[in-house]
Amino acid sequence: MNKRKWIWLFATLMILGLAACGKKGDEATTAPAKDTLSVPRPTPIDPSTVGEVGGEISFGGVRPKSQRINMDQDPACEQKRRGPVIAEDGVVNDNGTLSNVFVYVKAGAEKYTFAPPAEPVVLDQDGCMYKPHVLGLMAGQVLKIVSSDDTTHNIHPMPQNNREWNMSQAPGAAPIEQEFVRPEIMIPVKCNQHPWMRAWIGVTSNPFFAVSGSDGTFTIKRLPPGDYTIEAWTANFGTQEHKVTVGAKETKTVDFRFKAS
Ligand SMILES: [Cu+2]
Repeated sequence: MNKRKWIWLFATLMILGLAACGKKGDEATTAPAKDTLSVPRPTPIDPSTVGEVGGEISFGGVRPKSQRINMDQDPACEQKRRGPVIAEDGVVNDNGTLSNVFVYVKAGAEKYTFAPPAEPVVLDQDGCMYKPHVLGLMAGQVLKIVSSDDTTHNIHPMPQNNREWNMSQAPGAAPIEQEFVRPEIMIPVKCNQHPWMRAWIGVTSNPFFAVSGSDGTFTIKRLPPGDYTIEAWTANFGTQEHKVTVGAKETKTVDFRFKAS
C-alpha cells in the first residue's frame, strides 16, 4: 500500500472512530458538569480531621464613654425605640470583653478553594439599627437586606475593593440582594436617611470567620489541620493577629486583648 492509501485509510478510521464516539455521547445518560472551567471545584476536606479555634476578646484600660443615639429626626424610628439606644462601636461588655469583633483566618487557608454557601446572609434594619451590627460572608455569597421598619432606609456600603452602591428600601419593599465579589475586611455600611446607622461587613475568601458575642467569645469551626494566622478586627481599637497551629481534631484557644488606642 502506498503512502496516499495509508493516509486515506487512517482518515477513514478516524471518521468512523469519531462517529462511534458521537453515538456513544448521544446515548450517555449524564450530562457533563456545568461550568467546570469557570467555577473552581471546592477542595475536598476530610471532616473527620477538622478542628476549631476559639477564644475570648478582652478589653483593658479605660472604658470609652458610650455614645447615646438620638433618633428625633425620624418619628418612625423614635416611636419604635424602647429605652436609650447606644452606638455599638467601642462598647465594652459588663464582663470586660468586646462583642462585635470580627475574627477570621487571614492566612493559612489559601491552598483550599471554597464555594460560597448557597444560603444568603441576612442584614435586617430594625428600630433604625442594623442587625447584626457586624457580619461576615464569603465573596460571592448573597447578602439579603430586609427591613422591619415603617420608614424608608437607604443602605449604602462603602467598600474600597468592591463596587459601591446605595439603594432605597421603602416599608414593605422586597428584600435587596447583593453580593461582594472580592474579599474585603471590613466594609462600612451607612444609611443615607439615618446618619447614626452603621454596620460592618467582612467579606472573606474562606468560611473560617466568627463574630464575638455578648460574652466576648468566638469560635471558628471546621478548620482543617494546619498553620493559621487569625486576625481580630475591632471598629475602634484596631486589629491584632495571632498565629496558631491546629492539629487533627484539635481545639485551640486564641485570646485577644485590646485597649483604648
Ligand atoms: Cu435608615
